[in-house]
Amino acid sequence: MNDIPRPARRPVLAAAAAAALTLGASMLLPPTSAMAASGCAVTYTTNSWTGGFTASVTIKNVGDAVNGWTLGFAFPDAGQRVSQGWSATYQQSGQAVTAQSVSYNGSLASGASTTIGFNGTFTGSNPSPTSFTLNGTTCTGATNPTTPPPTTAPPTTPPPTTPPPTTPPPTTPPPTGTTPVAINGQLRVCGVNLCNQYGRPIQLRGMSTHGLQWFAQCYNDASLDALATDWRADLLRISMYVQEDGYETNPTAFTNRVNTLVDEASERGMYALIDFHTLTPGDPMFNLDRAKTFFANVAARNANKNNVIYEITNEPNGVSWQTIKNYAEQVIPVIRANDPDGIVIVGTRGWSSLGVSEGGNSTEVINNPVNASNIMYAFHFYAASHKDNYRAELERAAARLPMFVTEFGTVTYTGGGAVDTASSNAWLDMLDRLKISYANWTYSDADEGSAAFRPGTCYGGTYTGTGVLTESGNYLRNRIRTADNFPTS
Ligand code: IDC
Repeated sequence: MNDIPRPARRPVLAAAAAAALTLGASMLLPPTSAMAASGCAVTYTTNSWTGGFTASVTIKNVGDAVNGWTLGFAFPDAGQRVSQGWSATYQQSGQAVTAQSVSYNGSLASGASTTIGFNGTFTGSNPSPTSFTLNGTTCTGATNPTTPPPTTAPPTTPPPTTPPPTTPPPTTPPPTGTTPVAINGQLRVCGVNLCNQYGRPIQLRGMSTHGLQWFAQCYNDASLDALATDWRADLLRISMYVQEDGYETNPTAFTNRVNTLVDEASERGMYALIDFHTLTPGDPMFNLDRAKTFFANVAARNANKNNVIYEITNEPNGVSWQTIKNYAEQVIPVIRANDPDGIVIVGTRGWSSLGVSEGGNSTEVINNPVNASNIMYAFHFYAASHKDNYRAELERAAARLPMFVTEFGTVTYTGGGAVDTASSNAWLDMLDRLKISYANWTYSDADEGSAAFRPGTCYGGTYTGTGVLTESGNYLRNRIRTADNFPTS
């Protein structure tokens, strides 16, 4: 992977959205291609603190398809203001607010939903708006056709006049007993370590999914049972590509899939690492709006859990550390507003190599860390490609920065080739010694050397034992299933 000079990738969209947020500016764009909406339902939820709040607004089109939309509502209190929004272009005049669709969420098929959000401030109270319009049509939650009325009785569901509860949906009870989550509980960063509920350093060892858009068939009850009980893994990394037919093609479906896998990990007492798998383009700012939308949702949804870790950008490349830091300092507040105690992991320059793959090193991070607490930094390696100089840099950095190997392979950086056992041993022995947590690429049956299962395994029903494993899978299962010895006091 070479360092390819890149043009500035910051999309025009983000700049336009930022400019429009200069409240009072009279630059409302006409929703030219918007058609009348014939029915809509809006769910508005907030998390607030003294003087500030985050709002998450889900718009469901229950009428005909629309191409371009403007949501309208009024704040009940004169002191409420939108300060920073995402996934829409916001305007506020007095108490009236409009949110206009952006390029990737303007088309809403009949029955489709999209979620937008914003941070706001208030001076008095912070009541939720109770009435919304979509392209001028009042959202009653029911179809409101312009064509002949239905002959059946109108739906009896009342319009959403009261704000929905601000607490996330009920979650599975925390596991008791001997699972990694039962023993360690809510984790937090202490010094350069990952510490458990007793404030003691621990190491988590686990596996990463492959791209959910390609290998959904590999993540089912049987395979996840095998990961938890046969592999005795502590951690499932949920790798959600953003491009390459991933999240950007259907944000709602991918968000739901991630949340479902978080639940599956939780039921089995494993930690869930939510990976916003940016890769190409390498500039995380390209996906800033998507990241805010996605993390507002998953953080609110999973706030009550004690086993969720957020990885906000997989492998930044071709961008400066300052850009990655700027991105992190915009996404982390969205997560914190919704889930204050979840650990956040920030990718590093040069495909999360601490800059080494682009000729740099960790000094740029040590001298200019992300301005947030309870965060860690990602380091990735592929054992057949990355050897002593990468190991030395990680060890040097780990004395100063909390590091987490959120992805690594036993093979080359292509994801293919033979297992490099000597280098893999050197790496994992070092990670064990430094108590650096890791997730291996991949818990899948992809036809490539890094995959743990033989091709075709995910179309059978068996995931336990060694008969279904590749050389890499067998190696990792042996490393991961040894006893953890987590401190309990
Ligand atoms: C690779 C997959 C491969 C897929 C490709 C698509 O193994 O099947 O076709 O992505 O982009 C990374 C990335 C990870 C890569 C992996 C191996 O985080 O997405 O997966 N790798 O190339 N960084 C270094 C290596």
